[in-house]
Amino acid sequence: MYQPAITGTGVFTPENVITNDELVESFNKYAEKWNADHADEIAAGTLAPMEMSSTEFIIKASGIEQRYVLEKEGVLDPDRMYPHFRQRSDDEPGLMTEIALNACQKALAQAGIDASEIDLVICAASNMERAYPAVGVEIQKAIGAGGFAFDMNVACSSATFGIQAAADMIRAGSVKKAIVVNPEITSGHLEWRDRDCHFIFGDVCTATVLEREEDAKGPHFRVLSTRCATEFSNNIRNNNGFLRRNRPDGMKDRRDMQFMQNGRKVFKEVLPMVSAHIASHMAEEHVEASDLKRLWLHQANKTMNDFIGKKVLGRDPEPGEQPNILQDYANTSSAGSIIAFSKYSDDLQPGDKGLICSFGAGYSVGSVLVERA
Ligand code: CO8
Repeated sequence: MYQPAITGTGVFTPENVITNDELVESFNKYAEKWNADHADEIAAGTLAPMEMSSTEFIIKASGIEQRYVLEKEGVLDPDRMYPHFRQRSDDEPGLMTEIALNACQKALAQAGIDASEIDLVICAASNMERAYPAVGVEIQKAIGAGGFAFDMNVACSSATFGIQAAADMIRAGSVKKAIVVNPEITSGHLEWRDRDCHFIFGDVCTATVLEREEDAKGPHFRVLSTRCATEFSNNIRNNNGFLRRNRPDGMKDRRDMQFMQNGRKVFKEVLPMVSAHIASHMAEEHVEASDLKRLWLHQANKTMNDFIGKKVLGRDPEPGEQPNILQDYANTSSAGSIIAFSKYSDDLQPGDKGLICSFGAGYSVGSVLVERA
């Protein structure tokens, strides 16, 4: 058995920012136009008018101030409301691979290793650009890795589930060095025309290098243990899929072909699930709240994170103990907790322990207990 360790992380952040004000302005133009186009039905009472969005609501309900996106014009165009991505030929890298390459190169540089030493690539994300060949295998080729690669999807928990899979393989000896990469192009499957969710997501890519601890070249995080759990729920769902064209109205632009959620129910059901999951993981590992120097939580909602932090630590977290990045990045699905870990972990001292935790659709929750070395 080998001791797995996280030796490098990398974050690719797109160049384009959409502020709440920009987002709300474009949504409200879209809603006004929709109401004008449906004025007769609205006047007849057969259709409800579309309600406006507001920056104040977004800040209060979520804590999100802005988000990064790969393409901004299409998202903000009231006549379109989704990004423009150019058609790529089969001979050039896909968009997921392009952003993965950037994040992987940063993570490999931090680990101080060459991509050719990697013998496992896991592309772990909420959506895959195509059915096959696996995006992970394309990323393996693009970065110049050896070994093997595969894709996995556990929505917002993809990164922690991927880290568990990689850490277990390193522990067992079937791989030596792994990279878990999370290209999250949430802008492609968010319904920007729905005020209940149009503010929630942003695009990003994160990558995490894991190796045998004995091979680490510098400061690193020992992976002490991991825990994953799932419980079926329809409260976060997207019905797009490979059987789509076979169904009677399969190719129609239906609302359920994009991200759908019952946010209130998610809030109520996922919070106790996550709090209990972390508590039992810590109890099994004999880790007390006072042993944890940092929590790197999934980045969906500030109130949610404040609640979990308080529940886990038994008190309000001190500034810096539970860093949030959601105000800048919004919810980036599986990448959120890894962005927080990547940006806010360098200052930990040898022996300091921390916990990475993600949660979301499935429902799913994954936690990774680490120790600075
Ligand atoms: N502007 C103004 N008012 C609004 C807006 C808006 N933009 N949106 C909603 N309102 C209104 C509502 O209509 C409602 O009005 P009324 O009271 O008249 O019915 C009122 O404001 C309150 O609405 P809510 O009850 O919905 O507001 P909440 O306080 O619950 O906040 C949140 C909404 C922010 C969505 C909150 O419920 C939340 O964060 N829930 C948790 C969600 C969560 O964590 N989900 C995880 C999803 S991520 C995941 O699993 C990955 C999926 C795969 C990735 C997909 C990528 C696209």
